[in-house]
Amino acid sequence: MTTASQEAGQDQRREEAPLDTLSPEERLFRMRHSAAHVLAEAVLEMFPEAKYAIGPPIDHGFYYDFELPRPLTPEDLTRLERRMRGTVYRDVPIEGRWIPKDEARAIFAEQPYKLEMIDEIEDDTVGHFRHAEFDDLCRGGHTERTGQIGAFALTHSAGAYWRGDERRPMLQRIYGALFPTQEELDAWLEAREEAERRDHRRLGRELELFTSSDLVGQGLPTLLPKGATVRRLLEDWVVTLERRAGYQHVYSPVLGKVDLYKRSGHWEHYQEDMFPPMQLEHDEMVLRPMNCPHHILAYETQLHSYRDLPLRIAEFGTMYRFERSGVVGGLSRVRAMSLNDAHIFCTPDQIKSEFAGVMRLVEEVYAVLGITEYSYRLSLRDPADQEKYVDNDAMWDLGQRVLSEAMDELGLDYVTAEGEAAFYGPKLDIQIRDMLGREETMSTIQVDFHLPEQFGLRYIGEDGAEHRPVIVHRGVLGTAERMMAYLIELYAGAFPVWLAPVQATVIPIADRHVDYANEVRDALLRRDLRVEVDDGGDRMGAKIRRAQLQKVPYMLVVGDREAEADAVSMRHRALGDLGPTPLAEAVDRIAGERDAQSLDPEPDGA
Ligand code: TSB
Ligand code: ZN
Repeated sequence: MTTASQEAGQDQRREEAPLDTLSPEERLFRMRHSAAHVLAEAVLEMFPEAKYAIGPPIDHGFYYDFELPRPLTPEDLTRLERRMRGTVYRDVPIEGRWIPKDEARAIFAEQPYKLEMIDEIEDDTVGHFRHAEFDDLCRGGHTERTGQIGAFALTHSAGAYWRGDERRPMLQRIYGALFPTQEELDAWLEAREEAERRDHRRLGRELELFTSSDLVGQGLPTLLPKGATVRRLLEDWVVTLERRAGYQHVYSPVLGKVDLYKRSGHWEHYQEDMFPPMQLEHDEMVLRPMNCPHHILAYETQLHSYRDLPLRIAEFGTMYRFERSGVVGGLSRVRAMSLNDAHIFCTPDQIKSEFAGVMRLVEEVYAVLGITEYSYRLSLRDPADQEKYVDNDAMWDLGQRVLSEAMDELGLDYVTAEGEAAFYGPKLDIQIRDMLGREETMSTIQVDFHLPEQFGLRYIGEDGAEHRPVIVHRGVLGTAERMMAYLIELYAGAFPVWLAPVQATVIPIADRHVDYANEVRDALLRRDLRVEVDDGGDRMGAKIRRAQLQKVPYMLVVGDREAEADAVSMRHRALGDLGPTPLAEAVDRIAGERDAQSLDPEPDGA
């Protein structure tokens, strides 16, 4: 058998463009890719029986997956890093060539994952890369020598299924960060540390905001009293804004008959994301993955005229989605979620003004919450995917045009993304980035011509004839869960006064000050403030530290002098000591900050 490369000539070497002719991005890609090889070499030296799988460059570095005789420890990573530095120091060439599959099978005879990949490659030849004594199967894209891979650090290891398939073996994935210079690497590592400090899962535990239990199941967190307080405040606030903006609120059940979702099209296009149905007497019931069908039924209770429109039906609706176990975590991606949802039933002429109205609401909400970094994404269908998206070209074109025109009229820039639409129509998504720079959708505005059709919705127009309304689906806060995850990280747990689960802690210096401390508490309670008295046996310093760790905005220390003067000694978690303050003034200050929904002077006032 002759291979393509043999036909091409004797030279089977894989030529790669010289490093210095590449763009900085391409060069960095090659550095990261080469570092993965250097890592695999180090792992095989340390564990000669290791089986190695794949090792691609990623966003901030690289990883490599291995089957190893035992779980890795942090010390292992340090040792591996040292071995890698040795290879970098020796600065050996990295050489690639095309080889026939049989030759590759001989080289990787002991490596089942490589053999599996060789079998799957369609060409007759495969790429073989080698440096020092280390062989890898690879498409190429490397630095010329191991001395050129830049500044790196192994950050952690984690389990990862071979091919991401839970039925295949669980491998150990070693992650590395890699940048051209040590300064860039240090900056990235520092940012990562800060992100870990703000991680909402960790703060959620430390600040007693929510809990998760294996017994309940993945993606089903419970908000504890403090987290529940934050959610209720967000909810009450937004409902008030919505009421002012002409929304009407309903409550509807979290499940319905499968027939309802067959009618809406969820069953056909969204079933994979739904919990499986349950049999109930003669009916098949299913947990709702979206609130729309119920709101449509609310619309349908009357025959509407154009004068009723736009009709805005809102609900903080709880819904359930079968998110895969690999992606759920904390509060940001869950299986039970409550969406600040609304469905606006309107005439085609009203879509743009409704869109603008929702956008105003989103901007107001974000401004109050201090969310300043977000971008707009026009999410379109993937036209090739007929299963996931309703098949109706004209409808998609129209929806997309309305949304892009609406954005243009508001003078807002956006990117477009194919394959991100809802099954029933395009969306304008508002994208935020979490502390690790990962992008997520928070708010969304969607134009839907499909569900009105499915349910045969109508209104009587000015002309006396029946017309089809349009539905604008929208979420302003997004889900309470995802928004809370984001806010916990944004504020590093230090919620602004109006959202803080506890707004002030009163700290009596000695037992004899507890009575006065209770008076102070009552004064705050009368102004509807959330206050606690720390009357435990600890010394004052320890009490202040505890309140500080709990990120309580105000600490009111009371002793003899304060009790005598009807005053408190006021401390702010970020500003520190504010000195002696008359009680009435202290109450006014805290209540005033609450009413103004002020953000902290130091947003990360940890
Ligand atoms: C806006 N029917 C529409 C609604 O009327 C709808 O459900 N749209 S959605 O599918 O895009 O979901 C709305 C929002 O829920 C998303 O923008 C996102 O912020 C949030 N969300 C989606 N999935 C999850 C999840 N698994 N965990 C937490 N929040 C989620
Ligand atoms: Zn909807």
